[in-house]
Amino acid sequence: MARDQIVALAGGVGGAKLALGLAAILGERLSIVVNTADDFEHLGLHVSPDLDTVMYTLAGLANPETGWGRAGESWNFMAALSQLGGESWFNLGDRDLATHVERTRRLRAGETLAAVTADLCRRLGIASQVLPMSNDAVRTVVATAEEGELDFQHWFVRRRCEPAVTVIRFAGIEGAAALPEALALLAGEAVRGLVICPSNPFVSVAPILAVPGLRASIERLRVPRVAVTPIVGGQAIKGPAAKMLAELGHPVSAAGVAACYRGLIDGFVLDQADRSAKGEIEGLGMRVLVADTMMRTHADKRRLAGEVLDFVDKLAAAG
Ligand code: FO1
Repeated sequence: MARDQIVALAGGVGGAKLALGLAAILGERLSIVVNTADDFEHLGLHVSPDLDTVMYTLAGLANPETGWGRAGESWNFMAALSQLGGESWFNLGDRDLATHVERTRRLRAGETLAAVTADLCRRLGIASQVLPMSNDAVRTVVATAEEGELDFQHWFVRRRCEPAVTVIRFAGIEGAAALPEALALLAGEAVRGLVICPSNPFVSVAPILAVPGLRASIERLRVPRVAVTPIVGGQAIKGPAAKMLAELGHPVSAAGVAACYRGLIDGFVLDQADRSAKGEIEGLGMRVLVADTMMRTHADKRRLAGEVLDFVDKLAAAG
């Protein structure tokens, strides 16, 4: 069997951007394992923000301004809900709402999250496999100094990531089963390499790695595993990664992220602005590729994805 499958781990907007670049090159030779610990029940609906961000991005339907939700969105539902005094802190656009309504209906009818996701992706013309990290409910809970424990979306959206984070836990993780498809892929002979997308290491990648069996399967891989930095020049490209690094006592740098993946990855993709950190990261026992990691245009995403794949192949050739 040809070793032609790339497995990517992703969550959030940055992760989806690289996933799109990889998908443009690889098509069905790409499987993306997506964080579902940001999922929550809202207004009676099952909302899966990271799955939807990846799905809309790969389908060319994502809102280019926010990175989440759909392009060309209208907000009649939210306006009507607010007028009636309903909960309006989490913005569900009219088109996006259809996804949550249909997903919720099918989950209640007994389908798995993986089956619903696969079908929605097929209907939207996505060739790559989009795999939730688990079919079971795992929920990120953020412990904060000021306000105690907050459910992830309450901390992220409602409280705008403001309360300082002390601890993060993934409720339900012990009982969650990894997707059999993901475990079989990782245990088989088809995988060419693994790519950790430029996603938040604490709330996007850590939950995936914490699903029982997933981290161990990745550790057992005998093909290159690389991560792409979500931090450039000491700042997160998007989201609270830099704030979380600081509050959780890590260096606020690409090296701080690389250290989170020590022992798990063979290569780290560092932005050219941080090239001076190359030696420090190599000291963590990983090879380093310096690249332009900013993904503004579609061409940027494809170019970076191509460089990441070349890096994977170079590491494989070096043994
Ligand atoms: N993020 C926000 O900052 N504000 C919102 O109102 C919001 C709504 C929303 C609706 C659907 C969806 O799929 C994502 C949405 N997001 C929103 C983004 C989401 O909170 C984050 O992308 C992640 O959970 C963090 O990766």
